[in-house]
Amino acid sequence: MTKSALQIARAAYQPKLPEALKGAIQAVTGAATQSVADQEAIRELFPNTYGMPLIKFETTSEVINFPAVNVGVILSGGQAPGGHNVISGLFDGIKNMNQDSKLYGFILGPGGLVDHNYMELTADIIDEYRNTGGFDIIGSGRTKLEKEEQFDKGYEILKELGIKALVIIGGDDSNTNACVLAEYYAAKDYGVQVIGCPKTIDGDLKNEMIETSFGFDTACKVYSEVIGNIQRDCNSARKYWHFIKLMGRSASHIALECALQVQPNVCIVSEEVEAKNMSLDDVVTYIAKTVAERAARGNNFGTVLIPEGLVEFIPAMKRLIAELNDFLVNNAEEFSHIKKSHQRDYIIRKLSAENSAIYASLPEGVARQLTLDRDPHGNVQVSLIETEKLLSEMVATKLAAWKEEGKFVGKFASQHHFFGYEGRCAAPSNYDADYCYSLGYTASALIANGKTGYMSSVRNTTAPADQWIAGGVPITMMMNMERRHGEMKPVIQKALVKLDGAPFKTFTAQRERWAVETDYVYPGPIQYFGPTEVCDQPTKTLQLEQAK
Ligand code: FBP
Repeated sequence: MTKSALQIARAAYQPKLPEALKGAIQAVTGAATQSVADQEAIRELFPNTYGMPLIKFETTSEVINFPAVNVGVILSGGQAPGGHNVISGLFDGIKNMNQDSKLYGFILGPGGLVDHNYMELTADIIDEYRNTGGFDIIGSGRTKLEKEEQFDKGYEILKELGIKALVIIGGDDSNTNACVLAEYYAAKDYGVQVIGCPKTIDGDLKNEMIETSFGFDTACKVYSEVIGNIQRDCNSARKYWHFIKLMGRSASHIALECALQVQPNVCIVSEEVEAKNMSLDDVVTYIAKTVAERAARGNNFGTVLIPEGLVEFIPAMKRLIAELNDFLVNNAEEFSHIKKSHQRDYIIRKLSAENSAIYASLPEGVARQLTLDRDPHGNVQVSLIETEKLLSEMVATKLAAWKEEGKFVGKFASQHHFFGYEGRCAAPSNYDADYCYSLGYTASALIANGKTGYMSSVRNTTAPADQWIAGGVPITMMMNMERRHGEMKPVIQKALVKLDGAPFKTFTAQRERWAVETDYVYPGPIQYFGPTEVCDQPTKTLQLEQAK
């Protein structure tokens, strides 16, 4: 494998660990826990793993001899920078406990466990991947581990390989499933522990005990670098409005963090749009007003950040999509006979008055996308909607009307971008490299202490790494009951942007100024070597949330 100069230098980086994980480790048991809501229902569903105590690790002078253990690891869902470091931390942790311990990786996500597709991860392999981005060491996948047949099929291979603990590195859904699996294996007395690790660039797996999900830090820094570069171009040419969509399936944490880093002219936050019951036209009007105000000052350029999940947070669009989904499923046959050129009018005639009016207001391309691109369940694939183009087209139409009325005097030309895959596999920042390594190492300590149904937790991460607090949180503690596909299910609560939280408040306190003035910040690329204030800063979101 040919390596870049940075890759070679970076391979030698030794991730920092909390002081408590540096020598012999002992587990200190804290208070018993309960789920964040629906305690009775969750307790009933998880009789073996409900109510367990919080765990905190501390150093001890006692010499503890651990038996060798075989451990399995799975990478689940979308890639996030630092996954390889979770695995190397886990590897070093179990080897430190006992040199004869072994680590097996299941290939291409949870499907690897069910299909018995695995490889042993030896020291040589691990060394190739330390401090690198990506999940390519074993690959990832989105197979959901939720059926008992899958759990039993998985157990067959765990038993065959003598695996006593399984670490699942994933987002809220994967960790929910990890908890269900832990409960199932405990109920069956299979002697297999299951430990989760919080991963997702979306930043929406966090709570009182989990400060952040790994990968959010690096991904936001990569996006902020490129947005900063665009802003500098924008402020040089002074002729384009850049509409930039940012990944994040549902929550707007990524868009908000990037806004705090680069100070754009506009950043839309889906959670606010929903809370204020804004229509698509309200969002468009808000952007158009900013364009007009800047134009009045002679500035026909700017930047607009748009979260990927926006459309599903606009209540009226949500209602339109729901009616379209039902209508197209129930009238599939009739619709297939309508000529392409007549489909739009046909839909406009058939929908309820409110939804018909919204549908009619959408640009041609987006209207077509809403009726054509459907997932295997027949639902509109909202993530395929090019929201950045939808908004800029609608802003252009509005500005043209305002020009006629003399309300807009200026020029409007747009450029479009979508940043997502550019950041998901970037080489982890120092923060993510250290945080992930510590999460993996903590997982090994939870295994050594016989825990199951826990998520690896590393806190106090805005302080220097040696002061970080490592431990375990029962996954049931993060759960509540939610309706999914028509059924009430126990799930980990997804953390959306809090409108009364410090990051959002900091943003709203400044956004009006950022809108009219050109006060861009250019963060530049992630630095791996150099002064600590350049290399080791956590995200603004984390700093603001943790500031006491
Ligand atoms: P996870 O929640 O699995 O970490 O994935 C996050 C994410 O990167 C989202 O931001 C994005 O919407 C989605 O994955 C895209 O996934 P895919 O590339 O599989 O379509």
